[in-house]
Amino acid sequence: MSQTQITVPDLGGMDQVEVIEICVQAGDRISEEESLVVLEGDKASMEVPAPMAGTIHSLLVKVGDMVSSGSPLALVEAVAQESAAASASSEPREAAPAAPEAKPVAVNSAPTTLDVRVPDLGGLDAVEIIELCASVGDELQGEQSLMVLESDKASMEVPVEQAGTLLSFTVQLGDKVSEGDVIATMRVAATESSPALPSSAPVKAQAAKSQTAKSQTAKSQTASKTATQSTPAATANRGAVHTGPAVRKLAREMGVDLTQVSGTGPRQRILKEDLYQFVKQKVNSVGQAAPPPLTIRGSDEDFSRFGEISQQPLSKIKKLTAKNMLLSWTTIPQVTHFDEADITELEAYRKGQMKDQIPDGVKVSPLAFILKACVKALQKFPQFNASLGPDGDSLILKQYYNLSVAVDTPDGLMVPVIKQAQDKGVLDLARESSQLAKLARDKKLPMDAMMGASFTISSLGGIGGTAFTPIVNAPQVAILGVSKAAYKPVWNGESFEPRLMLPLCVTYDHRVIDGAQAAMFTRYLCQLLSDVRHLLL
Ligand code: CAO
Repeated sequence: MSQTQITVPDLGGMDQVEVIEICVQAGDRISEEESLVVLEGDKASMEVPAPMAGTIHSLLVKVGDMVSSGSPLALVEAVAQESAAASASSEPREAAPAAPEAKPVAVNSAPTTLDVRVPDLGGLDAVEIIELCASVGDELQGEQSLMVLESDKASMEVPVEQAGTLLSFTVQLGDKVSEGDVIATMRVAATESSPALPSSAPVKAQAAKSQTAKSQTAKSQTASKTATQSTPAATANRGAVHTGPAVRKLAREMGVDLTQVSGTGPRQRILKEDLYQFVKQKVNSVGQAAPPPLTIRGSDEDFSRFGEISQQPLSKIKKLTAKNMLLSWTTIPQVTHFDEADITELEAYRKGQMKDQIPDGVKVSPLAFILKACVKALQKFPQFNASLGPDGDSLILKQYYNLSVAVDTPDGLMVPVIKQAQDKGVLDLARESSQLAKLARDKKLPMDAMMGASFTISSLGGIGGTAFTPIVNAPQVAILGVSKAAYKPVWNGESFEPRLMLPLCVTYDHRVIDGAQAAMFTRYLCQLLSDVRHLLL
């Protein structure tokens, strides 16, 4: 088995070109024309395909190496027939898309106006414009890229030779151009004549010409030729990146791995816009990235120094609650708004008239009316029945009203959910909330009974207190806290009247809900609760 050294093809006068990608590794079986490496100069990038089929014995370069024409790239073991095939194919081929030589290609059409023409394309014809890199009116520096052309063999940037103002494009994206075509006009300093545009010639990728070269040289030259002929298919096979030097440079500066970027250009070529879009998405996703695992840290102080102590392990539920509370408290800017609902009439109805209508076994506390009022308030203020979208710049409004109710159990706080509360009357809500509370306390709550809530109510009304600040149950954006109703003297315009006042506390995610909205929401809740007819409709 013979080893053949593959070298860098003729780079058309370019020297010290960087190896920016290696498409194969030692041991790989490669076919003829399969890309070995991608090289990149200032103005163009090119793939160097294998001139022969075989097995990669070793690579002689690594990413970042600078190479020139003739630099060794790899050793390939060619089996007998492969060698033969390779020798056959290593014959210099005709009509390589040869080097666009530096030639004068622009002429002055007026003392200060310059027609910019397509430079020598090395024999290529009708090459597509795939990217315009400047806009009319732009002040361009000499050497600045004007557009990118791409054939099925190579892509190349066309830079302007002189600094000046871009007056117009005479072509548009998607047009096919050939050498000498006028592509734009520029206003340049009158003193500057129309010089040659050597730099506007895309990278030279010259074909093999020598008929007498040794086999190895011939193979290199074939590589040189086929460097401009690597097919998109070969590129795709290796997951190589399809883009131009400017984007590659930008990606390097930004630290972006181009293999992660999807191209929207012709043949999935990565455009600058794709890169910007990718970076934008990454930046946005940082805000949404999963927070680092939360560590609940207590005190490591030795309290036994001060007196007798005992230690009690926390239940699973308490530990989970601690994590959820910490996550909510540390990630959501929350504010609590307070108000009072006059439930004098409601309580009179509940304890009087209604009692006769309640079926046996159903316990109707003020909570059932509060649940009903919440559905109506959430329907009127949908942003309270919502979650912040994953990108942080949209709100997911829920058309269902799944209300969770915090239940105090010996093991800790559990939060079962009354699903589709909008379809349920006060009695249904009373029945379901007490059933769920019982299941929770009996540790019989199925998992799915605790999922899918869109809003939470935490009622301490049966216990006492005048107000508290519940913590938002993320990813919900608001929670209602209910304290114990008490008679208070309320001024009716003429005198103080004893009214049963129910303290309500609404904690809300201030990223989503404004203080005024919270005040309106809570006030509306109070209005609903002050007149039981609103809730029975
Ligand atoms: N004002 C005055 N009285 C109230 C009241 C209120 N806001 N809410 C309830 N009551 C009364 C009830 O009418 C009942 O009175 P009777 O015994 O005379 O009928 C008594 O208080 C006890 O009610 P309850 O607590 O058993 O029932 P509920 O429907 O009001 O509440 C539940 C059910 C599950 C919410 C409650 O039992 C519970 O667990 N609360 C604790 C929630 C909690 O821990 N929250 C804190 C979480 S951290 O934010």
